[in-house]
Amino acid sequence: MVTIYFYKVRVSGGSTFAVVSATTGGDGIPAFDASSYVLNVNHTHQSVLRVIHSDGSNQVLTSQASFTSSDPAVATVDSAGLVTGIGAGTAAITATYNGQAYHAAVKVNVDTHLKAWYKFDETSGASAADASGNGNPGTLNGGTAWITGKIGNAADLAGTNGYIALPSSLVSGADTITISAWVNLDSAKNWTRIFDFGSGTSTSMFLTPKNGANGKIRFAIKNNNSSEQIIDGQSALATGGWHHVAVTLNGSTGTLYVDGAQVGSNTSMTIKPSDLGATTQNWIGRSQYSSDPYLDGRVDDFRIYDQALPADEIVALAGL
Ligand SMILES: [Ca+2]
Repeated sequence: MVTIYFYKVRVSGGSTFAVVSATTGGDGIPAFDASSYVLNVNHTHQSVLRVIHSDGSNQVLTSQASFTSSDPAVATVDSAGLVTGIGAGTAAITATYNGQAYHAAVKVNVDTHLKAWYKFDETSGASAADASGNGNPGTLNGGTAWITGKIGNAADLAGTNGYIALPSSLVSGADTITISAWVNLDSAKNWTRIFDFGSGTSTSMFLTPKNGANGKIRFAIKNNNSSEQIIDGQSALATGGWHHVAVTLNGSTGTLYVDGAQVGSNTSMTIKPSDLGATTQNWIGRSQYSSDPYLDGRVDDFRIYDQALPADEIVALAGL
């Protein structure tokens, strides 16, 4: 076994010092900021490789190191040491500095309640990736384009025939649910849809920014032509700026939020998303009714959880 020591030397012309290997006694050994840590999919950790010298001073070596991941399907690392969770599992992140390798173990978890997560950060193409790790990509249709969003990019729906189709059966396993999104409306026509998940007009659950009956934001769910169970907000969703919307269903209680604040609730919600069965028309921006107009505006950070998030977590999402 070879023991490598380090000691500091002055670099001419500057007050910084470099670390060089030597076989005589010296300072400490470089180490990662954390030898092991946990990340969720699509979350990041900035690696820091640092050496602490015997005089207590420390030197960050990150920019001088090169980085590799033992399993890029679990976690990737870029040239600056930024680690991103990709899929469930464990991987070793290795920094190589001055011919020596240093390791950190990262465990990547999937948020099992986050069933779909559309960040809409793409810049081209018609596919919207699912950042949840569950592999449920969306497909852009009609007049839909990528545009600057609330967080990175967003999907821009033109209000003519643009919508985003999500995979079938997306909510068929959900007894409880949260659907959360950022929306920036260019105009607000009656009965457009932020989302409408269903299998035609007899079975669906939807969120409209302005319903045609009383002009308020409304969530509604119905199954096999049952009467609709409804949560109305206080007013229509405002146009011309980013607003966060969320709806949760938890037992018989449904709650509607705008910008993190509860704007409506209904404690007699007996239809669960799972009651709708394997819905085949899961759309963002388009209604099950062909006579309803298409959404005119931008949609960002669209999330589906198979649990009802508590109010403080809705507030957190609205603060992103
Ligand atoms: Ca985005």
